[in-house]
Amino acid sequence: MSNSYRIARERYAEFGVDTDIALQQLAGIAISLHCWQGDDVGGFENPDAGLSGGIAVTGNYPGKAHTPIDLRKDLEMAYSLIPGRHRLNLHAIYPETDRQVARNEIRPEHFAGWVEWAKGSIQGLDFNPTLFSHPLAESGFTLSHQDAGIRDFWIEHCIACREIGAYFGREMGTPAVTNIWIPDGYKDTPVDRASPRLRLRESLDRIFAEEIDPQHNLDAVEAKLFGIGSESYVVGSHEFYLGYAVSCQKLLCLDAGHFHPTEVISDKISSALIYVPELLLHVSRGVRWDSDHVVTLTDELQAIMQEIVRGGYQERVHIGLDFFDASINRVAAWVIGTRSALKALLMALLEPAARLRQLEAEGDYTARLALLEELKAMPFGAVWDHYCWQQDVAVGYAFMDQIKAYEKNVLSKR
Ligand code: RNT
Ligand code: ZN
Repeated sequence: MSNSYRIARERYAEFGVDTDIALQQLAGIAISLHCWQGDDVGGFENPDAGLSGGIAVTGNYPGKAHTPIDLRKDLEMAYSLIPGRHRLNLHAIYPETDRQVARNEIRPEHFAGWVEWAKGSIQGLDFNPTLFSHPLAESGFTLSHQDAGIRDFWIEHCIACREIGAYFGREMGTPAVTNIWIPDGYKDTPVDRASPRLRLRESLDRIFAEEIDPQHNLDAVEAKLFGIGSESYVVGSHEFYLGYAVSCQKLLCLDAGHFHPTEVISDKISSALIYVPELLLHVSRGVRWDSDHVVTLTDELQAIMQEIVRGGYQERVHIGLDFFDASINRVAAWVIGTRSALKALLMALLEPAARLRQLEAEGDYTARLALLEELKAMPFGAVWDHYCWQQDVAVGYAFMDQIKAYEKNVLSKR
């Protein structure tokens, strides 16, 4: 044990905080890494098809993964630099097939390679139907499309994805969260805002008609304020999905980049959890028009993790990441974003929670403010370093040596 950790442990103990217990708790929290950071949301369905449908990736940093083997290798590298045991979040465009399989015909066997790999490497798998980058999504509408045939196609796709989620859950022994996000919306002001929403509700009802054991699969729905090409109207708005998730008791997915610039998801967690059973978070970072910058240790990231820990919601909030940056080393992006999320979690776990609550209950807001501010100067970094050392991953900035070596030996040769 380093001297700096010993000193940090004493400093936190003065506030009644046991750093060893905080680290044990942190080790029990699995974050779901999103596979799509590794290849700019490309997928393996059709190597020639580009990303389209309301989201975009910018940058052309060399070395992106082109095959499942590349992607898994990159993920292994990333996981080896992130302390703890974590999950992988797959999208439906990442199957392993010898010919192109239509989206409404994908089956568990097309993802068997992922399961085999995941069993030896990670804690669990999550899933997402892909309702973009496809000719039948080109119009900007999928589950809420006017055309019943197009809706049916996407409904079948989502049903197939729930089955794959259940397969992941059974095989991994931990439920998969299968999250539905659709790009549906209008670039310019519509005159009929209601009909697409009524159609979306009907499509979702059909997708969820079959009960699936929640031990295997949990369904989530993800709202958005606006997207590229849906600036004026998004069918699946926050109110739409909050209402849907409450009435059908589904998981609500809150993406940190999907709200007005000054609106934060940290404040939504305690309200939503009164009415929905569980939440999925897409931890992301909005920057102006983009909702998907690499996660950094911002005030809002800290606030999100504080809410989870202060509320004791660890069992009801699934933490997933959602960002894509092709302008920097993609493996490093995973590592930086996940390590930041874990740092924020650790900071939250190191709070003298009982004392802060007591000050608030007593109405001593002066002391509450003073303590919250002093906590920011506590030797958190020494506890984080100790955790990385304990979990046998690179301590501090040293992880970049491994990233650079991997870039030189592997990525630059692709
Ligand atoms: C898009 C949503 C969605 C996607 C992924 C790739 O705005 O955030 O979660 O990022 O499905
Ligand atoms: Zn998202």
